[in-house]
Amino acid sequence: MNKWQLFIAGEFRPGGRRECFPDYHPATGAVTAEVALATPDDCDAAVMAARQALPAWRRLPVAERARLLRRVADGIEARSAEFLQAEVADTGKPWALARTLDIPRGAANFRIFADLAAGLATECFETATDDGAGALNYGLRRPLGVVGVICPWNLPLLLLTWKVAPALVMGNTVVVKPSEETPATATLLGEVMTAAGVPPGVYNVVHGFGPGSVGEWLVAHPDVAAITFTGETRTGQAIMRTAAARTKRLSFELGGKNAAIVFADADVDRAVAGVARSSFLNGGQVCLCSERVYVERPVFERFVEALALAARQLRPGPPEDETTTLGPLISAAHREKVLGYYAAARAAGAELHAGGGCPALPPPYDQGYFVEPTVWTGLPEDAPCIVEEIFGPVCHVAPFDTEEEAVALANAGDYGLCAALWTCDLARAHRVAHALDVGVVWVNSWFLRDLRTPFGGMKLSGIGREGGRHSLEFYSEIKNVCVKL
Ligand code: NAD
Ligand code: 6OD
Repeated sequence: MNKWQLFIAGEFRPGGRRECFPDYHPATGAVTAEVALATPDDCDAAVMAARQALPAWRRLPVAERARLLRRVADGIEARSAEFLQAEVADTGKPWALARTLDIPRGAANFRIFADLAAGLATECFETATDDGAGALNYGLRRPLGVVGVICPWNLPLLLLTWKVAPALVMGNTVVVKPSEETPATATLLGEVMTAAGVPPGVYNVVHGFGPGSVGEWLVAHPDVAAITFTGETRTGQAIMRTAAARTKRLSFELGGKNAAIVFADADVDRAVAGVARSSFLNGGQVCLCSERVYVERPVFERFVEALALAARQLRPGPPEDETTTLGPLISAAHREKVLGYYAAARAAGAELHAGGGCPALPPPYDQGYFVEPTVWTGLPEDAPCIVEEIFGPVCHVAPFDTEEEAVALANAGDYGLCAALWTCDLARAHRVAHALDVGVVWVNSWFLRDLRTPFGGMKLSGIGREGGRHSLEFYSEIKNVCVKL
């Protein structure tokens, strides 16, 4: 059985009290690893290690930090089979998905931010003065210090490296708190950091839980300058309350209840395939997934029938089987939550077009946390299943009659992360994209990522933007120097 230890000051360590918690394989329910539980002293030690590593790391030329991060990317690729195995054991997701999405993005995140930081310019303004000599203003970028990185379980390596890479290249050091459900790849990354030549203390990992545990201690720690967090909106609110005591800089990528809008002028077959992907990828456990689908009435019935067929064609099963296209949910507790929504939809009179329960699988997968991909129609727009983030392989499809109505339906609710539009009318695509209250709009696609672009949510879906220069700006302080000439 694997043991995932803490990684502090370049060393793997058991927690101070030598307590562990179990790490489950969601596809089988089996315990696959023991995870070292961090104590408050371990959290202090990790922050202290990061603090001590800071002066030398921030003094390195950016080109040197970028060079080391490119070596980290190479290291992930060289050990991709191990990363793949670790990520799949933690999440149960199909190998085919982790191999093509999670692990390559883990490496790509280091390369893109190495490239972007190496070419970062600073602002400069000439100022007129009464004596005619003028003044010159220029900006200096400095790291923030020790950054606390708190991550969820759905795309563990992808989301962690999305934050760690820009934080490190800008000269910060980090203490990472991966999700308690998915400790593996963050820990393996410690080995890669060391092999790449990243100095001890620059990258640290502590394991444990959120409230009353290492997540909360990290946020409250006086020597942690900033917190970058991806996870549930309610957790973000709790982190904000804790961080308020020291007015820490925060970046929040939070929950969503995203809409897909399909116009009758769309290539409907392409839209069906696109929405099947945007609703069911990773078992619906992507913050960007479409849980609300609005379809223009002339193609509504055809669309629902085809989407339900696509849902029924998904294959749950062993992650390593190349024909598996649907993984489990992350935990028994999360499956209970999702099944609670399935029951609530039934009770509220939803018409079920696919799924609605749990698939019958042979042992040991009958002990896994699988649910069927599910398609509903007929719920009112204020039903909890339409308003609340479910985070499972499920969507509700509703008809609309006008573009204005579609925009109003999509914009309803408290979240504003992303939307996907399906239309062949270019003018409409631009018009609707402009009208939507979300941070990211995809037209005739979904989750097509260019890592230079701003990424983040409006309303309850987040604070700030990461991606490209937005990440580099978040992970640095800018200081203006005004020189009188
Ligand atoms: P979560 O909020 O339950 O947990 C995320 C992390 O926060 C975990 O590491 C957890 O231990 C930690 N945590 C929990 N309470 C804490 C506290 N009080 N103080 C400090 N840390 C605390 O989220 P999850 O269930 O792991 O992930 C699923 C959620 O993440 C969904 O809501 C999804 O939409 C969201 N998400 C958002 C994005 C985005 O980019 N907007 C991306 C991925 C996931
Ligand atoms: O692609 C990304 O950079 C990103 N942050 C994706 C988030 C997915 C949410 O589950």
